[in-house]
Amino acid sequence: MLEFIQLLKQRYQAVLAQQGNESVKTSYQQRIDQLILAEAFIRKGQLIDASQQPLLHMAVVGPTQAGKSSLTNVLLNSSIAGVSPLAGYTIHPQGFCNGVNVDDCTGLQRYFGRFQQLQQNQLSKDRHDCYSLTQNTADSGLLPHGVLWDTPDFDSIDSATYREGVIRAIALADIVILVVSKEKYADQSVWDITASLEELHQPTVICLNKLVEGSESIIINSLKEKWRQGRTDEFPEVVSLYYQKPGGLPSWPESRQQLLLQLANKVKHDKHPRFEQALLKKHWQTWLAPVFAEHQALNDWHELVDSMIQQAMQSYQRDYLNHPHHYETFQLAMTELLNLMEIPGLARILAGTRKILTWPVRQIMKLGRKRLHIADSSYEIALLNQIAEHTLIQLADKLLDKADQSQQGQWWRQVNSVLRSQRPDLLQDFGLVAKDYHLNFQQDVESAAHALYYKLQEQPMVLNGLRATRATADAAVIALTLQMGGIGLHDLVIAPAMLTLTSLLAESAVGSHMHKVEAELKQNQFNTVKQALFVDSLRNKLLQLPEQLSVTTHFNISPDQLRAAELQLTEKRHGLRLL
Ligand SMILES: Nc1nc2c(ncn2[C@@H]2O[C@H](COP(=O)(O)OP(=O)(O)OP(=O)(O)O)[C@@H](O)[C@H]2O)c(=O)[nH]1
Ligand SMILES: [Mg+2]
Repeated sequence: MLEFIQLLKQRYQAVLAQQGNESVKTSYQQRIDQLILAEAFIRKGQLIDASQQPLLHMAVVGPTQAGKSSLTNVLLNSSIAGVSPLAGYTIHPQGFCNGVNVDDCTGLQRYFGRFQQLQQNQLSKDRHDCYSLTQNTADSGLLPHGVLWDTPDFDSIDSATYREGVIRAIALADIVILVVSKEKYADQSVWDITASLEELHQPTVICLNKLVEGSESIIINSLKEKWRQGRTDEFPEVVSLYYQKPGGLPSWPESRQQLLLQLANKVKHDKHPRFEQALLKKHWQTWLAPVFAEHQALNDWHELVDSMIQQAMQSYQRDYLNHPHHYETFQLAMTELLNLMEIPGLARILAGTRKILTWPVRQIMKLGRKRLHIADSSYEIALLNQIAEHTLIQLADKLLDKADQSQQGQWWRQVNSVLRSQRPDLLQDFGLVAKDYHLNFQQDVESAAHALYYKLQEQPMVLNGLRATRATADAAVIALTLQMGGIGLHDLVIAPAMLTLTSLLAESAVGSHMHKVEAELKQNQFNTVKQALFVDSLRNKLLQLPEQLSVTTHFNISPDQLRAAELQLTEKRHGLRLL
């Protein structure tokens, strides 16, 4: 699941960079933040799993200049965190180990991923993807043992550049200490963040800083109101911190000394997998909306290709298989039959030709040229190539229609341009496959001839009658010329001698059998052409075209990838962790 969330986040980032529409940009940026949070939350789960006794992490979170670093110092009973009147002063997550050893904080580097752990004094404003971990040597009576994180703000002008660090530090936290000052408590950014953290189920305390004594009750009411607008869980404890003289520190009230120690008891690490799953489920539909839309387009594309292939097969049937003048395959079977009949006088020449004619097909391929001549001059092949070309032209037209009409216009436009660039290759491959089919199909043609010949042998009268006719002898010569590469097959189809032979056979005792053999050959031919040319070659290659869409403008997450991720999503507790 972690990999899938990361992939989705990367695709959002890539697509966002190319996006021109401002409102789409805003909503995509929001989803990227949610995905970073979810990714970090999954990593937090891994961190919990990797340790027998997970450390307690606490994060001081809030808008700039609210006094986060100052409060960090108060809680640590130290001056270890950097404080400044400059907005956006803290820009890295800075962890302070309280009552635990820095060396015991194993797994943190793994949690932070590409963020690098540095010494606090090595942190630089030029590099945001770092964090620090420092030992707090002072004794703190306010904090449970664990790591207290001072975090960057999320509302200053520059905060977008280091926002990921804030999110990572927040998702790591078991306890959230939200710091707002009396100037900042109403800011939308504060309540957006607060709302987005509900699914993390972290015990929370709100620290109201820089207060003037007596003013807090109005503010607390307002805080409650804001909390209820964004969250459904219980309104947390509020700690009022009064404004000290300039340069002073917030002072933690005596009556709340135990508050954070009590909050620590509410941390439920064992519930993390459930929370993780609920978080993913909550956002799943929204996060994947553009992926679903692409899959819908992909489905439409499949349907479109299928209907085009069906039309192509109809053309093939109409203009070839069922065309009285153009259907030549069965005539070819007839020429084979003539060879099998060993017409007197032609036996000697035919003996030589027979070598050419008998299977297996490998031999036919070996002798090459004469058979190739048949393929080259075949009306069928020319027609098939024409149909393929026509199919692609029609498909391009339909794609443009879709591009104009569909909400996924961009997707269709790009498929169209991929199709345009692939067209020559598609047609060339189709041509080769068609030629191959034609040569291979000679085997079936010869089978048909053999079937007829065996039937004729059961009818010596008919056989002898045929042998005796002048028409047959003429036809045999034509057939022979054809085999030697002298004339094209299409000439043969309408050659009077062949027509005579066909009608003689049709009227004879083997007539009905002949029709059956012809019908079977045709059916077999239809199926073979459909499968080898239009399905295995053309259709399958067309269906794969969307895979070549640019991943900078499209998510291009396959239905299979999505299915695998959704399977993990619906798995029972802990299932998520195992995968
Ligand atoms: N007098 C007084 N000043 C305070 C108090 N709390 C914070 N300040 C001042 O407010 C300014 C900002 O405090 P910080 O603790 O650095 O605030 P922050 O939230 O960490 O700010 P960023 O790191 O910029 O996000 C500093 O000049 C502090 O001295 C307080 O209780 N009393
Ligand atoms: Mg700070």
